[in-house]
Amino acid sequence: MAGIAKEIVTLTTHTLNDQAALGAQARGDLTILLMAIQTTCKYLSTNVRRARLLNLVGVAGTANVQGEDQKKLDIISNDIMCSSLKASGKCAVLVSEEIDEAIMIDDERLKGKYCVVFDPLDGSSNIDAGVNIGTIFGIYRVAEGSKGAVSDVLRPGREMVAAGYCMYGSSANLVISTGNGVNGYTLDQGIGEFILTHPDIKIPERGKIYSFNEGNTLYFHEPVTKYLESIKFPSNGKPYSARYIGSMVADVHRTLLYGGIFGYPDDKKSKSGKLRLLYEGFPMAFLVEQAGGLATTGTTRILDIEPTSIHQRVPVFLGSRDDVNDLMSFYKSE
Ligand code: AHM
Ligand code: MG
Repeated sequence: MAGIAKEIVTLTTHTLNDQAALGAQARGDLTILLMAIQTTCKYLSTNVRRARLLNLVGVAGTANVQGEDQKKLDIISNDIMCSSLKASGKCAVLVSEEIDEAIMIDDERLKGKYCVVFDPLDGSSNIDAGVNIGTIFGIYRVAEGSKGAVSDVLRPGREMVAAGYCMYGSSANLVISTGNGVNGYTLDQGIGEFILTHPDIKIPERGKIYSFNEGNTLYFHEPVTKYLESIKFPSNGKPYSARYIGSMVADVHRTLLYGGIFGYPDDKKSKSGKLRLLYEGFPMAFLVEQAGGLATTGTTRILDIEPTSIHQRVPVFLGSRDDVNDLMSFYKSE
């Protein structure tokens, strides 16, 4: 029939098939966890779309006419994510950008062997303007012999078993890697299913777009300013285009699909940059590397960093292999 995709694959079937391919050794725990995450993303997508109508935008700390506290969208998103992950029965430790301490799941009935680090609603400065925002997550398995401790998430990003994000924009796009390439799914609102629309995403080896907050140029270190000069005044006369949304999920999503480089460097004001290592840097670095790109602090592979605290920050440059290599060459020649 014209107009209908030959194969309609949902996230649910794709994940179950991946699990089946592993044979009897796979108990399906990660599959159940990913199903809990996709349900959360559906909830969040619905809330983001209706936020203005439901008066969820920018109102935390106030009470509605019934005297009930009204919660901001990012707080509601955190509550939904935490509840859903706990209810999955597959988690031991949760780390959220919204909560200072790691959450330990102590109830034996709900305790599992995975740890999820997440930013429930990233790009908060864009929420009130209705610009794209998203959820970012990374998943570790508890270390051998551990019953769940903060040390289970203070491990290099390369030890994650899965990572992903969901972008809430003109459509909801869930992009996931379980360490075997990257797949993108688009939410069909009508049937409430994420459909595989971007199988095996590969980032172009070189792009034509750079994505930095150049308002911080005054504070940038020399390798960054020199690199930006090189792509704005190139010897071949073909300068790069600038695109910066200010929502990491949206900026990384575009970078994965179109190529180029996204950067949030450390600078003279922010000694470690702005983005958080555990639930922003690691998951995005994991996805970008799985798609064939690179992710670095300028001098160090992001996925090799050993975290020392759950909310620590990290300088980030990620994207097309050739573009990130060009950037790194300015650090090497320092
Ligand atoms: P948030 O977690 O408070 O939303 O901050 C993270 C966001 C990223 O999505 C984005 O890349 C960056 O902050 C934008 O920062 P800036 O407004 O300084 O350009
Ligand atoms: Mg964030």
